[in-house]
Amino acid sequence: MTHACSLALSKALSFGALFTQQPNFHLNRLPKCCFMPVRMESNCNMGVNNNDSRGALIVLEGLDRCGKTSQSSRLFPYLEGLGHSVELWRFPDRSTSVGKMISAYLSNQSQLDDHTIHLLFSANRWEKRSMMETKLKAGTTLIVDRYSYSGVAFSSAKGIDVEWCKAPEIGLLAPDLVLYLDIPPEKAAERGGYGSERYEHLDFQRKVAQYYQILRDSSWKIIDACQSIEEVEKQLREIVLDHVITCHKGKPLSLLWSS
Ligand code: Z5A
Ligand code: MG
Repeated sequence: MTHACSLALSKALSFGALFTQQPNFHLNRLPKCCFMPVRMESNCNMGVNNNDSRGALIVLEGLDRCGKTSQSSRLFPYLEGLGHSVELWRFPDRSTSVGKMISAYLSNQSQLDDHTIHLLFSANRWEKRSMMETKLKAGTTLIVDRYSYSGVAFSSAKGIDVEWCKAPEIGLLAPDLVLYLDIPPEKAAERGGYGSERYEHLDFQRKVAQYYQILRDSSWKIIDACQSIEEVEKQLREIVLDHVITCHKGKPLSLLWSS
């Protein structure tokens, strides 16, 4: 086992222990804040000796209630079962001090200027950037529930200029794959109803959907999220595995919205 592999393995074991020691630990009850580490082994036992070999950065995006969290939680055990090192992340990460400010704002416990909250969402990604890079380079695939596209789509829907919204995201790591779970806002609203958080209103979600379309690029795959959970899951599995293997074979990291 190489030094890098031993290091990766020991990191994963300590993180994994931290999580699994929690009473009532269960995937579907993950707090809204965290990433979920498991074991690291893919680079250690598959005979890959390539400097660009790494984990894949997989992002799930889409309107409220389109099924991002359900599908992330299903992808995780699937990849893990195939022996890949994988973690489940989500943004906003409500566990950090920035994340707590965001959480208070989303639950209407605090008021913030639209530009200020936009920058806080971005800062919340920046504070995880170096850990993200370290994990990917160590061979861990990250399944990320919402990322910069949510940041830009939601703030632009409030009327802030799209380019202004993108600017603080420039230089974050670019996803290898964005899975956009496509659903009409009306249909999403029927799923269990919206809660009490900000943005959970049909008119606003319609605007968000329009801005998401502006952000589409070659890393995106559009999935019909009106299908059953199982059918969506089946389609995601095939696409994701393909990207995990490509990144494992070797693919340089790239930066978001940088020329
Ligand atoms: N926000 C922002 O403004 N700027 C940023 O930079 C970021 C976020 C990162 C909080 O996000 C808010 O922050 C969010 C955007 C903004 N506001 N909105 N809207 P969040 O991720 O914490 O939001 P959430 O509360 O987790 O909701 P969600 O993520 O939008 O829902 P979801 O994860 O997409 O859906 P789900 O929880 O998996 O499923 C919802 C229900 O539908 C559930 O009962 C499922 O069982 C059901 N479901 C799922 N799939 C299906 C299918 N295929 N068929 C039938 N039923 C289904
Ligand atoms: Mg969710």
